[in-house]
Amino acid sequence: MVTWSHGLLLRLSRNHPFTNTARNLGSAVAARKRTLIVPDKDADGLTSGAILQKILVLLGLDPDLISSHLLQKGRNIHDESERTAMATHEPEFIFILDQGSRKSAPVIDASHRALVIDHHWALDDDFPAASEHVTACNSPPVATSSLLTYHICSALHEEVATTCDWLCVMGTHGDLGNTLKWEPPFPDMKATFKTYTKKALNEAVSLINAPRRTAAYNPRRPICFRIPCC
Ligand SMILES: [Mn+2]
Repeated sequence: MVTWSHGLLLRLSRNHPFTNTARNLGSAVAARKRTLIVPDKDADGLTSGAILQKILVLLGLDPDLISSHLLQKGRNIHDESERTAMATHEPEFIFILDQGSRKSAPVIDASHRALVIDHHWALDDDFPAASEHVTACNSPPVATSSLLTYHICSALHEEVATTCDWLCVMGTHGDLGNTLKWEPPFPDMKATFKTYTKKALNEAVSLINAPRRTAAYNPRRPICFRIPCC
């Protein structure tokens, strides 16, 4: 397990413990195999998924090899029906984002590599067997999953910082609130707010999270709008 800390992120490099995470992403690209992204359905989870999809494509993975899976209402990744649903994608690489976690069997029965990126409270072994995991839960102020994903992916390709900054802000505001001061140890997002405006970004967060509050509860609509692969 890699425990995220703001200080560690500042030293992110090829020799950093995140190397394993980077290697996992790089392996998914190099292997040219089916890759499954399983994000939580709120703004933090969905933007984490969008950032992760972006880095995979930037690194050269064919978008046709990337699919996403959204859990049914009230289910978690450990439910048998969800394990079956994930397995039908026949993924060799699985990225579990912002889902919370507990000790469990491997994500699916078939051979695969899984990476969990999360910030919900968890003990060292609260993760699926054979998965790698990055968590922010031990390092207050706790970073969101989208911020973690953004940091990890920014180190892998320069375009992430310029094309996914707004996703990082949306996901982080979704979890931490839109009054968050983007002061150290959080990254400087002044340019992002200047480009997109805080108002537009916060409205987008409300729209992304809105389906969760309806009786129909159909978050697939916004994610399909944002992530063409699903
Ligand atoms: Mn979150």
